Amino acid sequence: MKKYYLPMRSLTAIALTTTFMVFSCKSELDEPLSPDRTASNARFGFRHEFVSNEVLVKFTDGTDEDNKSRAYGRVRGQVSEDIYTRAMSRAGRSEGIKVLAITGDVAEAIEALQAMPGVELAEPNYVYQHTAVSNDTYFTNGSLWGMYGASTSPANQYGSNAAAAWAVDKTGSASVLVGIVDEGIQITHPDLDANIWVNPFDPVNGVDDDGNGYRDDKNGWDFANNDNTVYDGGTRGSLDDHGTHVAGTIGAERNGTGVAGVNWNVKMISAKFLGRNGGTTANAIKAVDYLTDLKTRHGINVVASNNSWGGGGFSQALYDAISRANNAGVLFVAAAGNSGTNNDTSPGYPANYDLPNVIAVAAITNTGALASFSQYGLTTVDLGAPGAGVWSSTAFSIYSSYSGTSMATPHVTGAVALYKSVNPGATAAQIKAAILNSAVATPSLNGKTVTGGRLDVNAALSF
Ligand SMILES: [Ca+2]
Ligand SMILES: [Ca+2]
Ligand SMILES: [Ca+2]
Ligand SMILES: [Ca+2]
Repeated sequence: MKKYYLPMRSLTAIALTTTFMVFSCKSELDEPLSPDRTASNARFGFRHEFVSNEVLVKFTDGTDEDNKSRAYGRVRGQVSEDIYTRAMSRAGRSEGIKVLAITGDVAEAIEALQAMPGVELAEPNYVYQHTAVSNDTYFTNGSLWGMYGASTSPANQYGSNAAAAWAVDKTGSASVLVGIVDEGIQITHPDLDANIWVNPFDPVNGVDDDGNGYRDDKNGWDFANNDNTVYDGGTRGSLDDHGTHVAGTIGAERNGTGVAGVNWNVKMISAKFLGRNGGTTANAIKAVDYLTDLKTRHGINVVASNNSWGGGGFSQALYDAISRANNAGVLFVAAAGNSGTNNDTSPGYPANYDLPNVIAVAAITNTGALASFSQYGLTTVDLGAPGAGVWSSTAFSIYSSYSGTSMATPHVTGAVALYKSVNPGATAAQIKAAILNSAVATPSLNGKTVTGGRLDVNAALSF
């Protein structure tokens, strides 16, 4: 199984990542696919893992049913799911994304579909991965270097300098919302529970009160299992550690215990689409659109999504979803990937989607080096942030140290949220510009990132 740009990979756990499988995108089934149901097909240029018996197809708006039937018949495909999100509707599209169950070769089916009248796109249902493994099993008590700055105490000039912002009472706001597109979050974690979004528009009563298509989406939605429990826990170390870790870096509480996030106050929405065995394009689209729709439907202050995941190739359908987020003013902060390669020449998605709202993040170490695993790109990766030996909250109310661009990314997402708390009128473009323009020149990132620099949360706030 190829794992281009694993969202969070422990330096010592690379070999373990091959144990992951995938969930079906057919959310009504939720049965895990065995590894032999995923594939890659170099012959057609599909270097990435995808679901071997499915393709995604979208028809041009107005395509008649006869042409659709002919397209299905051409590949002996059956529609197993029709994804038509509120965000698509709001964007004026009448056709959604159909998941076609097929029996033949995916690449051949895509080629055949692309030649059929009315087909706007046909592409693989890619599988994205996380690798939720800590590089140590012990706890530590003061090594949160990613939050330090050159003149904070303790100090580390290569940290994000969030502590300097805290020192002048810039600690975030409960009126700023961030979406976490990832695994689930342990919403009861004692370092997170106060900063988990509770949906005021859909109380738990068995009814979809706000009509967004998700009944009782109290803290977000679990797109991997199609239910409202964003935390599934499982046995210790098996589920939701990665999402819980990301959440802690963005918004763990200042409460005298554990860790602190870039924001001591914020509200985090779980858009869970990574299950035990990864996630699919189909579910990633639903997760991204869910956040976009929440913002537009209710006018709530969703400023960014954190995307510490990757692995698929270019997907027009996912690109379109991120574009809808862009149109709604939601930044899309994405991990550059953990394969150590150059994204300019070997694209990593979703970080490489060329949209104004995307911020792609590389990982640096506590000595200012580009982390050995971090992907980079002079034109495609924006900046570096702390991503090696990062302590944060994990499931079962504990703390763990992880390494990866997955860990760097929430430092930047945290900066976005903190900026919005200080500058409530700022647009997405202004926030992105402030973070990029305030990046601190860093030799290891020179020629490797757009800014040539690393995140400085405190400097960004005054841009
Ligand atoms: Ca709802
Ligand atoms: Ca309800
Ligand atoms: Ca669940
Ligand atoms: Ca804490």
